[in-house]
Amino acid sequence: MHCKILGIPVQDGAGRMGCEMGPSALRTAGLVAALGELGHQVSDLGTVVPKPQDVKPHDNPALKALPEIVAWTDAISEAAYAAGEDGMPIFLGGDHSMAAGTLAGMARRAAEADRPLFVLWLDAHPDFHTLDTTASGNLHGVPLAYASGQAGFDGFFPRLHTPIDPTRICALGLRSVDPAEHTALRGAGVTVHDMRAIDEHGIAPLLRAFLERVAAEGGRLHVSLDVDFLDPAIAPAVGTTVPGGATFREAHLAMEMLHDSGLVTSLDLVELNPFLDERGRTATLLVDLTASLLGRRIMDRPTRSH
Ligand code: 5AB
Ligand code: MN
Ligand code: MN
Ligand code: MN
Repeated sequence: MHCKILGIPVQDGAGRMGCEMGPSALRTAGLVAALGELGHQVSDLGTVVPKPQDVKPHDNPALKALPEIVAWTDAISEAAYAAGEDGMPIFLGGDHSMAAGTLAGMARRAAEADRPLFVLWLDAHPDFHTLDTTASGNLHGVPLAYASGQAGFDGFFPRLHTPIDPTRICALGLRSVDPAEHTALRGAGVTVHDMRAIDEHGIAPLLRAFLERVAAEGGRLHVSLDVDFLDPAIAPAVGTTVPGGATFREAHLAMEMLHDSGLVTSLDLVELNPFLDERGRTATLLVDLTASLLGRRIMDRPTRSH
């Protein structure tokens, strides 16, 4: 596998500063070496730079940093599209607003290859607000709604080449959903497995069912991993901690199953705020999870399991 690392130090979409240090912390925690040790070719493509542009004012007074995030989204979409030509792009965030661009770029790539793009959203939150429904105004809460073509972004965010079909999105690990997001997720037909579903069924059968669908439809799969998917006890370096997240083994099992599926074509590592970390442990955990997704294992296993 040719892994292409791209740093996206956006932090204006989050409520507090610090995510701009995320790409540096992931590099410092040894991401490139960890992937190299697994036998992958690794290229570090450097850092995305936002493309400032005129953005008209929006009438939601809560919105924060709209022109900045639009500038980032435009640049990230282009960079993701370019990186997605071959190999496996790994996007180092940066707050989750960056997924507006990574999803848009990867969806355009998949469409050109005549393949449907599926999305596995690993997060405590669905990030399914529109510019009109967000109450916090923090734009890391909107990328999934934007990329799946929900109304209200036209004339503000860059026009989407290919909106993602919301029925091809699976959100796993949710435990903080705002009322407007709940309504919109149901209306759009997103598959949602909240923490209760993980508690009741276990993460493996839920993920396996989704992977079987992706495989059956010949899809590509983008994985978006928000640090707050993980329990704050193992991953403290995030501004939006929510108790009751995925455990160390649940997260690793998900990554190991994703590897075995052979379906993953791109990855976001987002919301890492190194200012809030404890001696690099969250950054190190993210590197270890990425290594599991790319083939690190405890023991050999008999081929694919999905
Ligand atoms: B994250 C909240 N729904 O809109 C909002 O961390 C939280 O990228 C958004 O998942 C969390 O501000 C965004 C309350
Ligand atoms: Mn453009
Ligand atoms: Mn998120
Ligand atoms: Mn989140």
